[in-house]
Amino acid sequence: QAIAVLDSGVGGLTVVKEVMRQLPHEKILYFGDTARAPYGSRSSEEVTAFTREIVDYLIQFQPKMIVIACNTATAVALEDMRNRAGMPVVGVISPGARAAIGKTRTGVIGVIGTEGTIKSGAYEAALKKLSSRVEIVSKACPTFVPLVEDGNFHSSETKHIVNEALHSLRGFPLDCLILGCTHYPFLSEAISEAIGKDVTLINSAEETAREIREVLQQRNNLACSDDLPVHQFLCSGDPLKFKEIANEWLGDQI
Ligand code: DGN
Repeated sequence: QAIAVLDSGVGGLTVVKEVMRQLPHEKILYFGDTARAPYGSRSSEEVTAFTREIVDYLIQFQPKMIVIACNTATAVALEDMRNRAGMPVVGVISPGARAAIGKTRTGVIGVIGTEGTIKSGAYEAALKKLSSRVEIVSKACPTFVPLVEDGNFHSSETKHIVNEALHSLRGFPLDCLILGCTHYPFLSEAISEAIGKDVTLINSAEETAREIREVLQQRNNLACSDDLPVHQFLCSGDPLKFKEIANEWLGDQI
């Protein structure tokens, strides 16, 4: 039985990479909705409808759990999917918030994400639930996901776009910046240069993989150590483009 992971496109691969590192015996079944990415500027009804479709599709493969490796879908559809799936469903926002609270010293935390995620206020809610003393500065960065889906991670155009988008955050005394979109770790280098090397970038993948382990442990459903997993990657758009990005990110594992 696999862990099913879904995203609007290649972003969820940042979570997959960490799951493969922490849980190397688990089989991954990935679905990237590359034909319909980006989700960020779509209405919450549309994102919920797409997420339902994908969850219903993945359930046919009888996975052991589902990971919504997309902040936009987690923000608007996590509870809905938990009621729907009949199996554990993990999102990426609470893990990201936990990681940031564990890291911040000044208590001033930046959050960047898609328009949908930022508008939902889901990070503010998750952070405030963990600590009432944090100050949060958030910013939607709708130009980032198309760069990642194009495989354009390091060009001077990318650096310029990232710099422009993060300019307004520079005036705040942040010590952590939550990458509140699973696509953004692909742009870590440009983001770090733009925001300043003294700001710690928080990627929710590590903490999400830890939560996945906990869920499986509780259910006594971790893969055996002699299992050799054969992963499966599916996407709704151009498979060659997807494979190129996935191979680069995961190091030729697919
Ligand atoms: N990876 C998705 C997220 O974490 O929000 C990106 C959503 C999108 O498609 N813009």
